Amino acid sequence: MLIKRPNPIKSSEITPERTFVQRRELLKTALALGLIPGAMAHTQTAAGAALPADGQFTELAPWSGDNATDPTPMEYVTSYNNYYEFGTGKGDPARNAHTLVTDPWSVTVEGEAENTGTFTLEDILKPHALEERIYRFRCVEAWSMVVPWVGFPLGDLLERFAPTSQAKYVQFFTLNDRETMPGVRSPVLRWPYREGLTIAEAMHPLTLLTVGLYGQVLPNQNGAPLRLIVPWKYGFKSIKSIVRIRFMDEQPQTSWNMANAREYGFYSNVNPDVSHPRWSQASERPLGAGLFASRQPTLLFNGYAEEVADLYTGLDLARNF
Ligand SMILES: Nc1nc2c(c(=O)[nH]1)N[C@H]1C(S)=C(S)[C@@H](COP(=O)(O)O)O[C@H]1N2
Ligand SMILES: [Mo]
Repeated sequence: MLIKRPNPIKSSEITPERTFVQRRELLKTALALGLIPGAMAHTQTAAGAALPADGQFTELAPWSGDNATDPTPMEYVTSYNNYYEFGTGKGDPARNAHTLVTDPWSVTVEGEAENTGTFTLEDILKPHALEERIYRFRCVEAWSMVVPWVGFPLGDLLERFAPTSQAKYVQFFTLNDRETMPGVRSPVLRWPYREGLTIAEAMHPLTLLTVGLYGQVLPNQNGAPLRLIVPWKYGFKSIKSIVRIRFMDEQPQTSWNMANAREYGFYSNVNPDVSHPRWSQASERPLGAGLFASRQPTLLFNGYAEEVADLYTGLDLARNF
């Protein structure tokens, strides 16, 4: 049974379906992505500049629980990451991911769809208008942040491939390149990193195919050039640097579930009532708030219950975690 919780966040501040469009920022992003001809020169300067070195993030201005609906300072979002292909330390991706080559980039589409094949990043992005959306983001490790992402609904892209009636799930794969990704030499996860959604989750308008943050091109450590953001699920569902999309009739394998099925289920919906076997999920530490700041209560479906609870009608969320 789904219990609807009061959401302490003013709906005007975190906006699921309502999108924030900040023209100037989006223009900057379009420029940086080279979507506007002749603007490629701006590409690499936008993102990744002046990141604090590992360990320095505690020196930045604290982010108090009272204004926790404001976006998390960008410096935290780009310097405290999980991207195991570049190391398992939170500072490793910002330090190491400069080796990732994001141009040229292509995405292969396969499985239960009419229009399969390999598409360039430009083919993928061209028909879509970019939007800015401020989403809460909750890692399974119980830290959280609020980020203005830039992208467009994944469903709008998936429809272009004309999935067949057999397409019940969608699986995604990250690049797996030993030359540029030092972390894939270690068997800490099954590579390539893979994730999956039901087709209904993938088509849900909140699911964002993301190319930027804070009006800038995604830094490599945040999953350039193309990643998912699935805001009602734990962060690991939001797969980075996508190179392959597969429509399937069976529930796809996911790297974290393969690594430890007891701890990481297929759904991984944010749920304060279902503990991780090794820690509670009832509260979270806003990134940037400092180690001793008060934690915040975690919300069912990360605060997006009104939008997504319907997807799980009749599903026992404790068993299907
Ligand atoms: N390919 C890939 N995608 C990934 C991960 C990863 O290790 N590899 N980590 C996941 C986890 S655990 C989290 S919390 C988010 C972190 O996203 P961020 O660094 O942009 O905050 O990315 C997710 N996507
Ligand atoms: Mo995570």
